[in-house]
Amino acid sequence: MVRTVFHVDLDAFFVAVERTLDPSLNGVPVVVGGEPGGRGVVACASYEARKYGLHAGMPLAQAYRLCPHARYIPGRFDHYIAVSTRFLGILGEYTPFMQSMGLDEAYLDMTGFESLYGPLEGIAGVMKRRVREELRVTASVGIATSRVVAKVASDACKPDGLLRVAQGEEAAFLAPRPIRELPGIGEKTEPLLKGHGYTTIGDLARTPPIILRRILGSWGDVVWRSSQGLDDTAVAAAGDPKSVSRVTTFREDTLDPALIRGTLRYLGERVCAELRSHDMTARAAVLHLRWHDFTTITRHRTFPGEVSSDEAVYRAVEEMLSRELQVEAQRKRRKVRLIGVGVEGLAKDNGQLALLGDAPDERLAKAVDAIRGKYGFVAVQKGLTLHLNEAVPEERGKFVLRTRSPSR
Ligand code: TTP
Ligand code: MG
Repeated sequence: MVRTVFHVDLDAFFVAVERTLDPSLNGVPVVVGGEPGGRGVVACASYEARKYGLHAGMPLAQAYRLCPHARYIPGRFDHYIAVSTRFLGILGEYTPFMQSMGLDEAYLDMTGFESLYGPLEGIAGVMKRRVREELRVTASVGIATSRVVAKVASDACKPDGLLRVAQGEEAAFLAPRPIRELPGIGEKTEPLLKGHGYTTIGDLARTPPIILRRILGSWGDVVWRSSQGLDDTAVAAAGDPKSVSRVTTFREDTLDPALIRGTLRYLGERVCAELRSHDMTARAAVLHLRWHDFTTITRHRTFPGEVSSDEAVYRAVEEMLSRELQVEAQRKRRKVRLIGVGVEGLAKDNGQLALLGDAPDERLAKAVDAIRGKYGFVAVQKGLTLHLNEAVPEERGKFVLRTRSPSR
């Protein structure tokens, strides 16, 4: 089904709020972030200040050199939060399918809402007008068939813009734009890709995905799909977690590979069961490891697609664990005090997993979840966690681990 996704983002948000509080800031360069020449960085530069090259993240001292006549303001976070709450409240009146991405931006899934509102540009205009009249700040709205294209569209029409990219026009819309405008290409990835000769999003779209995978690892597949305007990430609903993790401390610090891997497997299964209970998938797996001297490390691995199966998550964290244990074996041979498994980059499962070849795993996992729901978590066990039966006490159908971490 063709989706309609809005990306709504306020323009120069912190500055816009400051201007509602002090109209003398209108029309002049304004920087929110601290005293001029202070040690902080620019949080928000007004569009007038951006003409001088100022941008978020730039050290204030440098901003001051480039634009000494700007008004510098420390910022008042409580006001920004109050405006943000009202902003998200307005958007939420038009759809229950809303995912806020911070204080001043949100994705809305408006698929099929024409029957309620008529042409969707119209309702986007209503949202913009209400934000302007009730909050006295301006918003830009991108409308497209996916999140990634809606986001690029809202950025492209800033400030105070409204841009719809029609179905079928996505790749052509993206092609001439600089790679930096593609979500997922940030400060580190941009120079890396430029070094390989990529300048526009179209350059990426024309490349065989295997080449991007060589440069960016599994993230390359995501970037390649985005560059075509392909993105089936769903708009997650309020209440869905942003990440899920489980960690545990061993009763005694250990180097027993079967115990460590069995525990890792068990934690991963718990994490994935929770992920699936929200009908969500993950883009990345996380390994947490603490040695007996309390040194703690965290390792991330991005998947080529979206996964929710025990197997995929275990394979990723096990590989990361093996590498760490190998390195450690040649160094201090410290014992393991704590391990943990997490998943990040969560999105709503929209039944597209078959495309990634992960489907049988996912179906099996759902069947296992159903049995466990009835008979308890340990009613179904795989080889690796059987080892835990002797090592860890079981209580009410779950292994009792010494520490549990909440999700999020
Ligand atoms: P953005 O939406 O990224 O930026 P913006 O609203 O200032 O400008 P634009 O018109 O391009 O959307 O971020 C929203 C707010 O988040 C911004 O006003 C200040 C804050 N912020 C920081 O504190 N640090 C940062 O590095 C960035 C990017 C934003
Ligand atoms: Mg903004």
